[in-house]
Amino acid sequence: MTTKFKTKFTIIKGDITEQDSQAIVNAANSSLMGGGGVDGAIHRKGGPQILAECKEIVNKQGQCVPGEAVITSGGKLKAAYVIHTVGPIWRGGNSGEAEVLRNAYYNCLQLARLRNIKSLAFPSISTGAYKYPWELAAQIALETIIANIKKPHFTEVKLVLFNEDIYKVYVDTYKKISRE
Ligand code: AR6
Repeated sequence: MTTKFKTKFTIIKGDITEQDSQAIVNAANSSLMGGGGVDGAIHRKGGPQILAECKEIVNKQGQCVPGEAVITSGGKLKAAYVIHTVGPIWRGGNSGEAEVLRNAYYNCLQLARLRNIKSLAFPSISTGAYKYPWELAAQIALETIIANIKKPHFTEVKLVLFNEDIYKVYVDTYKKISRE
């Protein structure tokens, strides 16, 4: 049940570009100029407005450092906003990857709060082209989101996984965390 004070948290299988959350998160790269994976899908479906806003941001404040987040409109997407963050590239685990991934989730949640965005959908950041091991990424994603939605604000936060295999990893990791 969703109450005024509780955030509904869900893990679903699906395409993030189809979500009607107020904002969706993009797993971008530092250039903010688009790419493959989720990034490519968001820019394709959202249209040129998103890239135009990304260019303005880069002109004003430079590239997006891994772990940080910026916001644009959602263009033609159902979501009104896109929060672009940059996850870490997996380099074996001893290059601060965990902290950068935690920051990416945390800064998206903080930016959404700041903009009074009440519903937010995340993809699994860094687990495609950036090769972060799925179980480790799932643990960080889930722990960071769960810890940061305890304070009332959001009506709903979703994790949207693109295929059955990674969806299963997230559900199993969630069960493991819930038992601890
Ligand atoms: N909806 C939800 N999840 C998706 C979708 C979608 N439409 N498409 C892919 N995924 P990736 P990264 C999943 O590579 O690892 C880009 O080129 C995918 O299965 O999109 O953070 C950027 O420009 C995977 O589980 O992001 C960067 O250069 C997850 O989303 C780089 O890739 C993340 O995969 C970022 O790499």
